[in-house]
Amino acid sequence: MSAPEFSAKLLAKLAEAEMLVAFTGAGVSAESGVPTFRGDEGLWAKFRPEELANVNAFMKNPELVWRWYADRRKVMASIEPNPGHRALVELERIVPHVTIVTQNIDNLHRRAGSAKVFELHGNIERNYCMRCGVRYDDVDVVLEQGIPRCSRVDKDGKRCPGYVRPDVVWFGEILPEDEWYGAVRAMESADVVLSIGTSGIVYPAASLPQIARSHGAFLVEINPEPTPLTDQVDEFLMGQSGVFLPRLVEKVKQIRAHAPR
Ligand code: BJW
Repeated sequence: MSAPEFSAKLLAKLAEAEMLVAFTGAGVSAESGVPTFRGDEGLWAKFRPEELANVNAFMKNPELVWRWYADRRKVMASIEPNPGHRALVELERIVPHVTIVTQNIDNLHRRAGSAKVFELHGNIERNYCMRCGVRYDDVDVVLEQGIPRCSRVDKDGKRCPGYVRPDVVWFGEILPEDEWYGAVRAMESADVVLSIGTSGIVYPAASLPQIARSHGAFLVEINPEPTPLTDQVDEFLMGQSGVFLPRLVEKVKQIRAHAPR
């Protein structure tokens, strides 16, 4: 007889969990067709982060950085949430409180239907003026018309000279306060944390599973490859999230359905 796919301990923890946090990275969207950052096929194999994902790079060459985001926006607009995203939505029907803490900017968790999502690194669908902070979320950026500039006019009739930029968090930038503290609070009260599809090397996000652990959470990792977190988790499920998550959620659903109330 082959060994069961999930341990009895993992299933028991999930069957009893009141507060569950899914901490996600680029890997959860890989099966939708969004490239990850690291690895042979990752974005950083083709583009240098220091030339694109920091504010100095933007100020030096805003057109290059905007073109990169415009291309990625096109990709993200053409793809759909995958079975991994949808399984996390399904989990909300089974576990009383589910929170998604994501490093992804692709909006796929919300598009799948997840209700409570903290976006640590922003959202590619939004924009704001770097100088005065005015939001341009519903503006279609047409680069052929030049780099988008702020159109706010002050009471003296002066136009703000700021550039509009994507609302994402670049290296060296502080994470959005509400999203960060919301994520920390969720980690502190979680019974179970699933760390899914992240290399776990970008801080401060990578410190969140440890925060959960220090507050007693059961840690589970889903990833085709081990990461720096793997040694510290209670369970490591080696494989793709779009494969493991639907099976895991189905199993927990069955157990909860038969549990005495
Ligand atoms: C699957 C799968 C499948 C594949 N199923 N899994 C020295 C100088 C300056 C800064 C620092 C420094 N040392 C440390 C820092 C801080 C820096 C940092 O952590 N750097 C490290 C790289 C060393 N952090 C910051 O700068 C942060 N801000 C900050 O710390 O502020 C305070 C400060 C201020 C000033 C100075 C210093 C500190 C901000 C970090 C912002 C990160 N931004 C990005 C880009 C977002 C915008 C965009 O997309 O364009 O966020 S970088 C990129 O990495 C992106 C991601 O969210 C983030 C994490 O990547 P993720 O999601 O883990 O993806 P991958 O590709 O790494 O991993 C994918 C995983 O999936 C792999 O493990 C696969 O195996 C797996 N996988 N298929 C499941 N089907």
